[in-house]
Amino acid sequence: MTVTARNAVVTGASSGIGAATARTLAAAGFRVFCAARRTDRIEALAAEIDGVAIACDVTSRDSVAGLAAAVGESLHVLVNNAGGAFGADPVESADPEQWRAMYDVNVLGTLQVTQALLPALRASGDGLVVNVGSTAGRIAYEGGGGYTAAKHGVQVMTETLRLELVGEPIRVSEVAPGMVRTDEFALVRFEGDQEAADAVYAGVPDPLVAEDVADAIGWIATRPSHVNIDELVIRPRAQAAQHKVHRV
Ligand code: 8X3
Repeated sequence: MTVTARNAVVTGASSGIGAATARTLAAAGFRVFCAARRTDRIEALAAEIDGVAIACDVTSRDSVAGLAAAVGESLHVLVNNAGGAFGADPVESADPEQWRAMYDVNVLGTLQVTQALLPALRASGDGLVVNVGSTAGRIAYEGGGGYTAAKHGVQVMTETLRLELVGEPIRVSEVAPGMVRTDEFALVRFEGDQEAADAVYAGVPDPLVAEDVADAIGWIATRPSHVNIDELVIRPRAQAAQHKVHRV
């Protein structure tokens, strides 16, 4: 699945699914702009994959404008991966600031980056937007209210954009992963509480890893231009549904 002279932007490229996706797309021949806030990490990644590191906070319009300026006039693939969960409190006691932060990065971050890069995606004559959603954008679970609301927002925004762009040379996809064990997702959610983070994956024989999701995104990005993968839900074999997880 090798392509030539095509470029890609991956947000949240400093770790986890974002970093793995940047590597996968680079291996497929894309020149990858690795965007994230943590410059030391994206600079190391960009050096490794012969890509470009761009410091970017997706929640800041100015910062996103800087990303668009660095990318230039033409872009083939945008992977809106920056996001995350903050907290797991019930609706009754959840901190509205955590909900606001989740909406900000997952929904408005995706919106702002997409808005800024659509002209370049259009100009390429063959653009693709891949939004990294979640199975949390398909169903509710206890303690997940703020995160599930935000990921449902990503899912609906993705569908809306696909409707609005029909007839244009831009594909719009969503990848919705279930349980993926990365270094940071659960740790960030539980504010550094390693025990709480480990409990999420306790006894699960083989959660997905970032490379599994990156592989799915790489596959979507290398389909022929007329093929739009609307949505791809991906879970570990041990997770039949959000609440149906096999643990040993
Ligand atoms: C992550 C999936 O189950 O933690 O996006 O909400 S879950």
